[in-house]
Amino acid sequence: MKTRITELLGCEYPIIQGGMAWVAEHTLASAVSNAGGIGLIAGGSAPIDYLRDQIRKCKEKTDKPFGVNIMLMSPNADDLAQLCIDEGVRVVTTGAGNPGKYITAWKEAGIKVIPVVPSVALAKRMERAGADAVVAEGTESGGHIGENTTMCLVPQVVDALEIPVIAAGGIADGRGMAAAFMLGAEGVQIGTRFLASEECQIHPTFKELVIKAKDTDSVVTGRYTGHPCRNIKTKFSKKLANGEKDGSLSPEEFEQITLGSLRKAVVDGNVDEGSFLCGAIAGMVNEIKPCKEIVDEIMAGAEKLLAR
Ligand code: TUI
Repeated sequence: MKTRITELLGCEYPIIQGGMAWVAEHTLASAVSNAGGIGLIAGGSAPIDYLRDQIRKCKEKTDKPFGVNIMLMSPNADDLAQLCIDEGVRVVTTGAGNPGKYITAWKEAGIKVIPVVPSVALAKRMERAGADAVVAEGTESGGHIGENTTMCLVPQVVDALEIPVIAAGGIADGRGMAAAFMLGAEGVQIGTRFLASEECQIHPTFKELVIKAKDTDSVVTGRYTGHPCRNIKTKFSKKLANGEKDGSLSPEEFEQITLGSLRKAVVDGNVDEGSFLCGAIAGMVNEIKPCKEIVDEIMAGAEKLLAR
């Protein structure tokens, strides 16, 4: 399945792994790239030395292209953005903000730039600023999200832009990928399905929560802080959601208790204090598999449907 995305990124399949903060490290990224997709290492709010080390380790594990995601709310985003240039990273995706100020320097360094956007307005601004493609991310996604759904957002972004569009949010199998292509996408970004991969290094408790999740087991918290995040339902995320709803938690108290909660989920598997960020499609993810099997199954399923 060759599209403008496989051509742009030099990969076999138009599948990009989500740049999940704290989750997406070199083992996962290299496995996805070796499977024919594009693996991403998440910059998150990591120290620069950590990200440099992850990029170098990834290069040792794969000679295929891989990328880095820059989370723009990170206090050291400027340094991480420069690191991508210094380390010869080939692909950069961005999230949680407008990467406009970095795009010229990245392009001059030959980096393919793919901002993740939650709206048509931001997508258009990114095209004008020189982005090579965008990821149109629906509210079904895990983590920090916008309001519009994948089904509504993707065709509107496709109609508004000339550059290729990658769909994200609620895609975990060949049916989802085929549907995204029907909406005009030329690639998909997949996060939640790769949480339940053998190579993903998250705490086993996190994987178990993903595998056990039902269709109704995701909840959005933090709308009133301006940073809504989709999580797996746990006692902790329900407490946050209730506190937000009944006013018993102020936005400041919310920010205080969630500080460090991604690490507590991913590294410690702490269900009492951790935020297990995860997409709404988790109910369909029921088995841990190697990334290669996941990618092959998605591709086979999508190709069969799209050939009909
Ligand atoms: O960025 C994501 N997903 C994320 S980032 C993250 S780490 C985090 N931790 C605590 C609070 C917030 C984030 C976990 N998950 N996806 C891409 C994405 N970007 N979704 C929404 C946006 C977005 C939102 C507003 C992009 C731009 C934007 O406004 C840009 C502007 O105009 O300033």
